[in-house]
Amino acid sequence: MSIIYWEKEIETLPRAELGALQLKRLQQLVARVYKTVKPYRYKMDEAGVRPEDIKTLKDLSKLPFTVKDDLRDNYPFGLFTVPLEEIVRVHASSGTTGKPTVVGYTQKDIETWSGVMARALCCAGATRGDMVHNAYGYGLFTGGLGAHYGIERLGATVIPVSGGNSKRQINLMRDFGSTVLLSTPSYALNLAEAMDAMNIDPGSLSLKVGIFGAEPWSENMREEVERKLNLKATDIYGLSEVMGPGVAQECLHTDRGMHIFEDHFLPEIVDPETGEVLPPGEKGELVFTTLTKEAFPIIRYRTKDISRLVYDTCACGRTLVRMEKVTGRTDDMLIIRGVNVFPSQVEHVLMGVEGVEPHYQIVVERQGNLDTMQVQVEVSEGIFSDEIRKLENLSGQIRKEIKDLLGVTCVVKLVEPKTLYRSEGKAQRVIDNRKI
Ligand code: DLL
Repeated sequence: MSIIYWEKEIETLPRAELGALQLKRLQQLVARVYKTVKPYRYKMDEAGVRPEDIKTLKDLSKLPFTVKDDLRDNYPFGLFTVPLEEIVRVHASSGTTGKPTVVGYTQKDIETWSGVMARALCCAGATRGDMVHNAYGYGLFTGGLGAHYGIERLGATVIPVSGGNSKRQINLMRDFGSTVLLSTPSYALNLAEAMDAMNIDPGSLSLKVGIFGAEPWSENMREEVERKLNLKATDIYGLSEVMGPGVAQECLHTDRGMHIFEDHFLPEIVDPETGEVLPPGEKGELVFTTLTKEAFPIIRYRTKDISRLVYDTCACGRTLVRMEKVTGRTDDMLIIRGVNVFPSQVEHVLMGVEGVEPHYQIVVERQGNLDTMQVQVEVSEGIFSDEIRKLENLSGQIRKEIKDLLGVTCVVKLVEPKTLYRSEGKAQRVIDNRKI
């Protein structure tokens, strides 16, 4: 199998040279951020660290962390380093309560992003000759447009189909001869099921590889996707705060982890409790510092994703470190049909509704290949004894407000006061019955 690189020189750079490049970029970044972004300057002053203190890559650990709440506190544009006229695009993802997390890109950021996405596609063996079916959602989510620009940059043909309407997707894949599929892994399984219902043999399609991510998935799920869609399934990782899709991508030569595009995104693994940097090879929370982003650089961002870094040399020749499959999160964020959902967002909606008690539970299931979310909530005595129509109106209102805020459809079940389980310690807000 021939190996395809997008930027061979940088992807195979000896580690010492890569380290020197990272350090130079880190120093420039810290100096610029200190000068231009007040919240970063305050935090660094508070920690007693100045840009000149970054003399080696190890000094990174002197810098304060950035967390999702920092984005909320500076909503919407307070952490941007350039004037708004330089911003050509914004995206947004879930915040922990009412306000989304907003990120911005300059023209150069879009170029950097499409470059790393083109690298990711090459890692998965895609070339200019490919017909790429992009079923990541287009819109504020970074998946659709982020992948789209990378596919165009590679010079392949993009089918910007976005999510939903599986039957049409399959007809397009068959008629256009799609060779590469991009979607969440759960949607890929959904497509397989729809294909089955349409009596279409996946072997009769031209699909050869899939680039699946945006949610956790196991090795078992990989096998299932590969078998049911008759393709090679690869993993792609990314997050809006750092860039979007294309932070890391699995190559075709390893079954152990995704290459992190380290010349742009500097990874660390820290102890989720203490924040101490852990030695290479240990499992912990991934932390990223962007090295080249202009509009919205981020320093030591706590992703809350649990993984491990693998520094072995890879058979593909890339020297870029690999991150193992994400095995969990340190917080309670759920990913439901590719959408990030915090229980605190659901709570935020519920607490704004009259007649609702502060006792609720979120039950998540996977029915077939589709995630479902049920919100069970206690209502006050008076409301519960009201006529059915009123209860229906109330549950409809809650369902709509959750859909408006989170973009996820759920089932709302109103229950009698004092019927939900009361924990003696931490409330158990989420029951996740999915076996991923
Ligand atoms: O999910 C970006 C993306 C789009 C990645 C398309 C890959 C493909 P957010 O919506 O900000 O961005 O969600 C980021 O999703 O912190 C992880 O918890 C989770 N996640 C993303 N990729 C993977 C993956 C996009 N391959 C959050 N495996 C991250 C497990 C993933 N979890």
